[in-house]
This record gives sequence, structure tokens and C-alpha cells, in this order.
Amino acid sequence: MNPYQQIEAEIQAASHIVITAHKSADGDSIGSSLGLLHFIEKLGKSAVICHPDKAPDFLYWLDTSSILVMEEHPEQVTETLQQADLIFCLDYNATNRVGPEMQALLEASSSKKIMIDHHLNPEDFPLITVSETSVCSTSQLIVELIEQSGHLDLLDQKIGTPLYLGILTDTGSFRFNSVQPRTHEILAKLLAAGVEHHLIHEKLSDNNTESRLRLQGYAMSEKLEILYNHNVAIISLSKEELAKYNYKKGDTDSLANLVLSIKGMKAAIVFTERDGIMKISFRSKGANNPVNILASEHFNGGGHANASGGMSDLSVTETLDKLKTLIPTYFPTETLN
Ligand SMILES: [Mn+2]
Repeated sequence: MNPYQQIEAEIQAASHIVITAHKSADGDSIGSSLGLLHFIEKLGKSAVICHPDKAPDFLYWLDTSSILVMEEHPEQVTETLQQADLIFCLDYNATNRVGPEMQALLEASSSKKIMIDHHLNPEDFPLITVSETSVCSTSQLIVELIEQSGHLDLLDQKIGTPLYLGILTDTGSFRFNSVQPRTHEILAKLLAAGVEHHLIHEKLSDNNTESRLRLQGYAMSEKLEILYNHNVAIISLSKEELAKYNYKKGDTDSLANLVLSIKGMKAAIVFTERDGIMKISFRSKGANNPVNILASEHFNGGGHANASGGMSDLSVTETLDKLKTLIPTYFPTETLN
């Protein structure tokens, strides 16, 4: 049996299936959760999705009403997790990624656990681990589950739409180097199953708010600092600045990629002051410009080579200074010879 067939056998044997994903929900955590839920339902079983927080606003068009959110319904989530005999851990590989409340429940649970994920360095708590770090998204792995457990015939628009979304958002619209030939084979299967890709792109791109655009404009004209000797750009935004532009979660997500579109730029670092700490987002281009090492060695974070996160409990100015001190080491000036 391949691992996906084992997973299907566990689904068939379970009576209380719960699907969890990481905190700070994104397109892939939501997409893989909903895709798996609808697949399980098509197998004639049922499951409940329990997430630490709610779906970001840009996914308003997706039916996320079946997702039970810890922040909103702590009693229901607690009860559901306590009753579970099979828990899926999607798009994360360490129990602390679900936030302290759900982490405690997860660790206390004697339920079987199945991890399906694509991040580096998985913890070894699950019964079955599918950890494919070279795959672009967890959503792609859910399609593998459907196909490799022998149920490609069950793939339909309802299952496929959130999975397409997850692959799309985790690959920057299919452009990151994590996209493999297999990714496009899988996308073809999703389209063949009836996924209306043009509508998904439309919903995702024509979804700006005035305040987000004004915040972007402010960040670009007033806050962008480019270290041309190192081809690295930094944007910092204090909590006052975020408040002035009526900041909503997700409003700064596209800043780093926008900055990376500057010709020759290797890395973009965007940090925002939230809940008393600096949340730092590191993005870069190419295999020679990893940012996860800088994130893990100095900012209590980590992630993918070209997309990492971290944090700092210093002030905005101090964090900026710390970054500027470190950047020459991680992004040395190129000398012509
Ligand atoms: Mn992901």
C-alpha cells in the first residue's frame, strides 16, 4: 500500500474525522482543508474542519461556512477535537503552528494523526506523515491523495476549486520555482474535472479595497528603502501607519512581491508592527538567494528558501537597523572580476 492508500483506509475506518491547518489561514491552508473535506464527503464519510483563525477576507467568495474557528467557537472546537479519532494536520508540521489553544488539544489527543505538508523539518508526532518539501503546496498533495488512493473519478468542481486556489496562491500564480511539471499535470486534472480557473483568477485579482491600495501607495512612496549594493529592499510599517490606512489582515501580503518586481532585486523584506511585535516577511528570488537562514538565525523564524517569516521584539527602528547590519553578510555586494 502506498501512503495515500493507507490514508484512505484510515478515513474509511474513522468515525470522527477532524481537519486542522495552521494559524494565519492562507489560500493553501483553506484550499487543502476544503478540498480534503469534500473528498472525504464524496467517499461517503464526514469530517469537521477546525482552524485556529478565520479565512482571510480575500477568500470571501469561497464557501468557508463549514470551517469551525477556535477564535469564534472555542467550546465547539474543543469538544470536536476531544471526540476525534482521526486528525489531519494540513499545511503545517509542528504542533505550535496551530496556536497555543489548539496545540494543547492536539497534544492531549490520543487520536490518530496524519500530516500532509510541504514545509521543511517535520516533527514526528503523526501516525502517517506525507512531507513533500519539494512540492509547491499542500493542495497539490491532496490531489495526489485523491489520485493515488484510486479515486480520481471522484474529483469534481466542488473538490477541485479550493485545491486550484491553494496551488495558485502558494505558487504566486504558478511562477515560483516550486512549480513542477507534475503541478501542471495536476492543474490539468482540476480543469478537466470542471474547475473554472478564469473565475477563480477574477475573484482573486479584482478584490482590492481602497484602503489597501492607499496603504500600498504610501508604503511604496514613503517607506521603501532599497539597499542597491545588495539588491535587497525593505519596507517597515508601524502600528500607527497601519491604523491610519485602516489595515486589515492580508493588506500587506502583496508588498514584498511588488518590490521584488524591481529589476535586479534579489530579496524583499516587509515588516509590520502588530500586537507589540514586528512580524517579518522575507521573500527572495532564485536558489542562490535563500532568506530562510537569515530568518531562522536572527529572527526566530524560518520557512522556504524564497519565502520565510520571522519576528522581532525590538522597535521598528531597531529592527530596521538590525536588518541593515545583517544584510551585507547574507547578501554580499557582487564584485565584477
Ligand atoms: Mn502551503
